[in-house]
Amino acid sequence: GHIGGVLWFTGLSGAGKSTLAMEVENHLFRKGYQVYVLDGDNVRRGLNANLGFSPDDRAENIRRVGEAAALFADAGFIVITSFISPYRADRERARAAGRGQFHEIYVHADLETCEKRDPKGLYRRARAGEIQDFTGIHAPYEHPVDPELVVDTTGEAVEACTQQVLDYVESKFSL
Ligand code: GGZ
Repeated sequence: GHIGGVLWFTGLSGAGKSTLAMEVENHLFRKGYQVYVLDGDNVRRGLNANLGFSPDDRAENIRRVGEAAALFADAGFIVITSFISPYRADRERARAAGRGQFHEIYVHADLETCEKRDPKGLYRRARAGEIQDFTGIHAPYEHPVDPELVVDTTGEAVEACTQQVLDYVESKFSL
């Protein structure tokens, strides 16, 4: 078998993290990798149901996800985590938890693009003052300084972005 690892996706809401995570999961699964996605849908509903979006709660969200991802990686899985994870210090803690099995992937699109996509109408609601502390509007996003991979989704098709991640995975993990 192969050695597990954490593909840590970080980026703004609407940058394409979830879409990319699902596509990459699908492709890797079909190639025979053991792969699992951790995202807001399966983590913030359960394990982290008690956490909101204050800086402290985001830090705790990311801390738990970092530890859980490291456990899956130890079990031989490729774990894809899909969280905004806006604070550098929180991501560095997740990297430390991953002990050499951590790959930071910056899923990048500029704010203007994310806001235009607005798949869930959250940016509009944040602008209208209906959501507080929304990342990119009134809460910060600290971009990665030295990520293992940057995928710019701004003018790129989903397939091309997916392929960039798959190429990276194949260069780092072998079955
Ligand atoms: C940012 C928020 C907020 C606030 C709700 N700020 O596009 P989405 O909907 O599906 O992804 C966003 C998700 C962010 O949760 P994370 O766990 O990834 O955040 S963090 O890593 O910072 O802990 C968005 C929705 O939750 N959402 N309120 N105020 N995103």
